[in-house]
Amino acid sequence: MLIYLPKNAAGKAPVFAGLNFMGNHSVQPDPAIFITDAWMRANQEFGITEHRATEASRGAQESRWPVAALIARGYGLATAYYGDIDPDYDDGFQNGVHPLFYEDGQTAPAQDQWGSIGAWAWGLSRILDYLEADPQADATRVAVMGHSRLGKTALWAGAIDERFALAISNDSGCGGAALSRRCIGETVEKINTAFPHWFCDNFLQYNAKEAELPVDQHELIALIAPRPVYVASAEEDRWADPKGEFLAARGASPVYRLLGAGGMAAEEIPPLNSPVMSTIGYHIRPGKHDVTLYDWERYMDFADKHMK
Ligand code: GTR
Repeated sequence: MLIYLPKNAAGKAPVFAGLNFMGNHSVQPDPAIFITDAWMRANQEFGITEHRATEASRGAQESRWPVAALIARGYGLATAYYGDIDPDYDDGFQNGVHPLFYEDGQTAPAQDQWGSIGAWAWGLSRILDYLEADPQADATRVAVMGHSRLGKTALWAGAIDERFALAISNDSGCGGAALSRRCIGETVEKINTAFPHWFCDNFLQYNAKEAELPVDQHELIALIAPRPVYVASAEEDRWADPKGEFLAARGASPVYRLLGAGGMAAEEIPPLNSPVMSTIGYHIRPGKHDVTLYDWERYMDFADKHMK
C-alpha cells in the first residue's frame, strides 16, 4: 500500500482509497516507491514485459492520481496494486487471495462465491483496516474510488463494507454502474467471455439473457444507501453506456429517499460538465475512458459537501 497524507492537517485527514492498475510506482514519479513483482497485464508502451513491471512505468499513471491536488485540498490517498490481491487473469483462482479461504478439499470458489472483483473489494476493506489504525487518517471519512473494472470494484466494496463513508464509480460500465438490461455497449455475455474470472460463476447463466436477471445495477448502487455515491461517465466511453450509468444512479433514488437521504436531483442525464451534487451524484464529461483531473476535482467537491 502507498499512502499520502497532508502534513499540516489540523486533525485526522479524510482519505480517498482506490486500487491502481499498474503498481504503486506508476502513481507518482518517485524513485522511493517499490516496484511490485506481481503479475501485470502486458503493456509495451510502459515496458511491462513478461508480465512484470519495470522502471519504465514509474509515474506512468500520474495523471490519474493527482496527489498534490488531493493534499492541497486536505485529502489523503491510499492506493495499492490490484494484482497484489488477485492477478487479473483466469487461472482458476490458484493465485491471489482466494485459496487462503478454501475449505478443506476445496480447489476453486463455488458457483456463488467471489471472483476477482470480490477479491479486489476485499483488498479495499483491508486498506480500510489499516487506515483505522493510522492516527493521521480519519477512517470514518474514507471515500472508496475506482476506474473501470476497479470502479465496478469500488461500488461493490462500498456496498458490502459500510465503513466506507462514500463510494465513487469512474467509468465503471457493465457490472458496475451501467444497467445490464439495456444491452448497450458491453453486454453480460461479452464481459463474461472476455473476463470469466471477474464475477461469480452463476453470473454466466445470464449471458444473452439480461432480461432474466433478478437484479440490475441500480440495486447495487442502492445497497450503498444512505451513504453518498457518485457515478461519473465520459461522453466517448460508449462501451460503458453513459446513459445506462446515469439511469442506474437515478434508479437507486427510491431507496435513498426511503432512508431519508435524498437521492438523485436530476431526472434527465445532465449536459456535459454539469455535475449533479445530490446524495447520489453524477457527471458526464467530454472525452474518453480515463480518469482526469476534472473527475477528481468533482470527487473532491462531492466529498467536501458530503464527507466533511
Ligand atoms: C474493458 C472491459 C470493461 C472495463 C475495462 C477496464 O476491457 O470490457 O468492462 O472494465 O476493460 O477495466 O479498463
